[in-house]
Amino acid sequence: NLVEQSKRSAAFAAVDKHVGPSVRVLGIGSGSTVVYAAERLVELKLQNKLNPELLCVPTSFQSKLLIIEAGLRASDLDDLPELDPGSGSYASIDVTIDGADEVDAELNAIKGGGGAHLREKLVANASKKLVLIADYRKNSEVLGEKWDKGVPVEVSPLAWSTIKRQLERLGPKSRAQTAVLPAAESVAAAFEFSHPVVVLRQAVRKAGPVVTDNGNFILDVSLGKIHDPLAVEQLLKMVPGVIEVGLFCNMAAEAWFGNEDGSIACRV
Ligand code: DER
Repeated sequence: NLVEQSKRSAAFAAVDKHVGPSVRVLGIGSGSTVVYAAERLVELKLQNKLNPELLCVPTSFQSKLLIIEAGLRASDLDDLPELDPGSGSYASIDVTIDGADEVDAELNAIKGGGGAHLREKLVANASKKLVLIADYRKNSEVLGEKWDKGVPVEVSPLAWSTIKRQLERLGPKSRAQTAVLPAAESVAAAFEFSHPVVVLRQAVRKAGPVVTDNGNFILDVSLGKIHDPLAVEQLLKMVPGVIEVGLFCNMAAEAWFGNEDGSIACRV
């Protein structure tokens, strides 16, 4: 169908542009779009177009199984080749290819729809380049325009109910409930809703809440349009018990979208 075809087109184009014999360490994201990236990697491997020493860094159990099923070598952040001292960068991954739930005009992204954003952000942060791949439904001007499931926030299960109440009280009229929350006016400018709507993400094939690969819960925080994603990310991260926020600000170098008409768009 159109959506799957557009995911596949974006994934193939991004892999073809960024993954060649010079790539030694490749980050592999999570979700359904990166499955097509793995499909392309298998084809390139059969054509001997990949580095024979290629190491792939997973971002979830799903991602690790994808790497193994593709016949590629899985590695981890703490087991990568030493960086040459002159490299200047702390990033040990050459490039990471990952999906997104929504991307805005500045390439900020909402991620975590699949519950993988903690390890995805760790891998993205350790990468010299982050390349996002997505279908046309994710291509927005402003975050929150199309994605209506909220910003995924991974939280300590010990604190989820406190954090839920604390975030529900954020807004233009909110007094700083604790020392960590900034002045209300900066909050009002950052997102559309007068107050966030916060939902503990429930599992589908398991009783109770979703438990992430890291043993934590996820709160989906709906804010409406997010005019200042960086401010929202900082606001959410400051709340005690918040482990990682599914806003990737100023991290992606490129975003590839499959369009409805079958064409491909690359935004940088
Ligand atoms: O959970 C995640 O962060 C995924 O990368 C998600 O953002 C994209 O998943 P999809 O490719 O299935 O839309």
